[in-house]
Amino acid sequence: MEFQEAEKRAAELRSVIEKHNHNYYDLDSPTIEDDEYDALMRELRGIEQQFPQLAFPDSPTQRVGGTVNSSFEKVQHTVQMGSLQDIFSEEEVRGFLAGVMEQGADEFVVEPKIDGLSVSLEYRDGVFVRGSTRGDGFVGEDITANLKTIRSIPLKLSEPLPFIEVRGEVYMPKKSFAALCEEQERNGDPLPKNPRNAAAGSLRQKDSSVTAKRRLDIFCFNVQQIEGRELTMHSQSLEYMQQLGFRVIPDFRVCHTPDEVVQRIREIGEMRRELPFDIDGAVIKVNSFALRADIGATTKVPKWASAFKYPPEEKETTLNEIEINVGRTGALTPVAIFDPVQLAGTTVSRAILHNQDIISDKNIRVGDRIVVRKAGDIIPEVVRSVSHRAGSEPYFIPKVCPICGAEALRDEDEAVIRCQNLDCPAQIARSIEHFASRNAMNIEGLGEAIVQQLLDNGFVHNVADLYELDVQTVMQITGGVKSAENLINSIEKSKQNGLDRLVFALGIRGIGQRAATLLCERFGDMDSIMAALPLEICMIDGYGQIMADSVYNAMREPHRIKLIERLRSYGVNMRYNSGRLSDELAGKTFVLTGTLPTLTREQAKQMIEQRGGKCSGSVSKKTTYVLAGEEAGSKLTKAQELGITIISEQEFRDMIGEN
Ligand code: 0OX
Repeated sequence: MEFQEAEKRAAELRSVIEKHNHNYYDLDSPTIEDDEYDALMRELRGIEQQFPQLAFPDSPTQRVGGTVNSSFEKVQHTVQMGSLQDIFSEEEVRGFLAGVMEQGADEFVVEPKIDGLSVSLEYRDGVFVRGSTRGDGFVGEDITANLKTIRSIPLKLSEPLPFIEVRGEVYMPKKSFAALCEEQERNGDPLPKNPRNAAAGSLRQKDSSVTAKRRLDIFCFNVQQIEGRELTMHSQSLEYMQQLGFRVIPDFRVCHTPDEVVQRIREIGEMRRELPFDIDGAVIKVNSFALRADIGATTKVPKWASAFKYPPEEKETTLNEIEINVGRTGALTPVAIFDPVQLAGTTVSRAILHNQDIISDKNIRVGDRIVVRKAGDIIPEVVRSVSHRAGSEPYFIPKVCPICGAEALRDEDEAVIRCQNLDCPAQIARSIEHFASRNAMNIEGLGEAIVQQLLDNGFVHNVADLYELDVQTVMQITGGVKSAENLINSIEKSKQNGLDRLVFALGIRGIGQRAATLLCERFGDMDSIMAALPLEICMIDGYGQIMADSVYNAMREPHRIKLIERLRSYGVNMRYNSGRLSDELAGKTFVLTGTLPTLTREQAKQMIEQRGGKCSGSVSKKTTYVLAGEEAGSKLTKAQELGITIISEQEFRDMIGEN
């Protein structure tokens, strides 16, 4: 391609991709399938590789991550990033307002207070040049590469303003947090404590491709500095930021009286549980910049703003026991078992205590009265110990595995303690359960109880042994011929799975479903994956050094090599895509919604993919069919609006000639 042509095409691609980013991230309404989006990105990246002078810092390709930082540079904040004075009652709100009204304030802005991490974003001539953490308010750290992976942070503003620095809060949406918890659990990795913690960890990643996967987001709420434009009021600056392309704090309201402010704080409090992100309060700010300057600040906080903190829903209960769970990777996880309490709509009686540091810092002991709550409205957590039982002792996670008695050691760089015995029955049980699970080899009927009985009876010792089972043996556990036959059939059927399922099922640390698929797409068969070098694996979009090393090292472990060879000898599929039965659904994109009468979503997805079709999570103009069951929600409505053909499970079965 000639340079001129490349320049034109790159500009086109950038603009189309940014539009799709906006549709996806800001409007929550994608109009393109993931693979088409990936193709656009690939094309742009190709052009930029060929003509590096076209790889502008505001190109969407700069967002994908892959920058590995050994340490973060310090950033001196020109304008202090102060924190907020916390207040806890309506009386204190009225007190704060009376104080600032005495100095002339008559207009206030009330905003939700996002529970995340404050960052500064700097733009020169309209281009994002630097992003940093708040740090201590005076000096933060340069996390530009990581911030660029957040798609709602504009890389280029709608106006080439000489300079602007804005402040915003980076947070992890509840949905991303739930997905991260699910993935960590599946991968046998420790669960994050809460969305704020997870966001903080994600922003401090040395490898920005890890940040990219965490699906963080941002709300901007303050202009720290600006050149080339005069702003006089906070509400005006919020509107202007929006116009420039920033994602601005939602639900802010201009109020004129203390009653209005208090009312708005109550309203935000009421909508709190429904919001898709965590908020921990409401911020009240004087609107006029001139007055803000008059009112001034202390060394730590501005005197023209205050943060009202909502009380979290907390319950007191008794901690009866600390149970130690042993995961697939040998991680010992302490779990608090307490008298059941109602929290955010469900009964809870267990909470993960994460690690020794947390237990020691909170001085949690068996028998304590404890306070519990739900982090991010999802994960139960022990907030603090209220009192100890007489004669109780500090708790220490055992230095030996409670299941096999082998030594348990703290991992380097991690707070996790792991059982070091590869033959630990708990690790084996968890890894067989993972191998058989729905998203892995999908062996129906091989749940926790059956796995345990197979192990207890010595019928299996690892996942390869599953393929040597026969009906007579399984019958000794299930009792009936029929159920034994069903299980053997499911095991047999799993041999035909796509390689991506097998790679995920192997339980390589840090390699979830998506990473497994990417690996298969790149290498095509098991032998090539086993032979791949870290450098080659690292080239995969979405992979960083840590993941690449993890695959490489896993494929050099003698027990894993032996396992793979045994699986191969039983006829387990070792090629990607050979699970394909036909091409009859090629080019067709399905969206699944609601509960289908007989098929699980995973089964329907597999049936579609085995016939060359694709499944997508959201309805767009590109959707061919929406396969809908009972209680289908917004996807069905959207399909109706767009005139997309909606089919039932029966119609789907007719379509593929399977009944
Ligand atoms: C938030 C939030 C934090 C800027 C000027 C004084 C404090 N977490 O949502 N901080 C501020 O304001 C800063 N506003 C917010 N909405």
